[in-house]
Amino acid sequence: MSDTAIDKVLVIIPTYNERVNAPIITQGIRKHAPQVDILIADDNSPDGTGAVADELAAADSHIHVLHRQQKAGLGAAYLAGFDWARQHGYNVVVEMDADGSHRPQDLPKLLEKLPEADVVMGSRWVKGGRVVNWPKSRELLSRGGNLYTRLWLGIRLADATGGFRVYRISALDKMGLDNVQSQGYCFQVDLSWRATQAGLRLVEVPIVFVEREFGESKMSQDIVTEALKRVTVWGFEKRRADLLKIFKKS
Ligand SMILES: Nc1nc2c(ncn2[C@@H]2O[C@H](COP(=O)(O)OP(=O)(O)OP(=O)(O)O)[C@@H](O)[C@H]2O)c(=O)[nH]1
Ligand SMILES: [Mg+2]
Repeated sequence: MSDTAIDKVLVIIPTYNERVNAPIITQGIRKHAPQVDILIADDNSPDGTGAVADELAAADSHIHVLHRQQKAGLGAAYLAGFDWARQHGYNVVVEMDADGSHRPQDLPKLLEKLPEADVVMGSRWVKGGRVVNWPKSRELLSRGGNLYTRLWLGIRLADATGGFRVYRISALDKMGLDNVQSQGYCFQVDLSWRATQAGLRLVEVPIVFVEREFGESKMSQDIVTEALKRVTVWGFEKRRADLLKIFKKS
């Protein structure tokens, strides 16, 4: 299969307590991107999302379920989903939340950009992108997090923290994901950082991000702290590596 072929696309949806949202998001994807397959990666949700996902899969051969034993964070669920995609011969994966924040109608726009990209990133903070129904505090957190990431890591992305993305499997293979430890939303920054360092072609596409209507947010102070700590450490590591390069040259 050539590197540019994008015929097998798997949308991975991590779920934890999303029994109301799971049918809505899968239906939306099937409507707007009928050619793609879907994998629901559920961490044994206490609300029975796993059983709902099984019903969806039984009714539609495009839908699959990965049952995981316990809540282990969004990052671990995605890594397991990437492995599942590789094992099943997909060459493109999409990251997408279950809660409706990532609109299925934006998915074709992201996939369209793939011929010129290794990673396509849905962006709230480029021209044409926006958020709907977010409290000012969440907007400030996202904008602040992105500003810090841009300045401290030198990543040239308007939205390095977003979680609606398309990756070629060949790109993931170049990103050295074996030692990823980020769990919460830091996982997205981690992958932005690895993709940048690997010299991949990153393309940002404007999206409309809509705050969830149903179910509860898993965002917490711990998740924010994890991101802040890790980005800070990566920035120091980068400076150390840059200095070592200068010393080696002189
Ligand atoms: N499998 C799995 N999925 C998770 C876990 N934590 C969150 N998710 C899912 O990851 C997606 C994003 O989580 P959200 O709770 O929406 O977090 P967020 O988007 O940062 O925050 P809000 O939009 O404010 O709710 C959703 O589909 C969640 O169900 C987890 O530990 N395991
Ligand atoms: Mg969300």
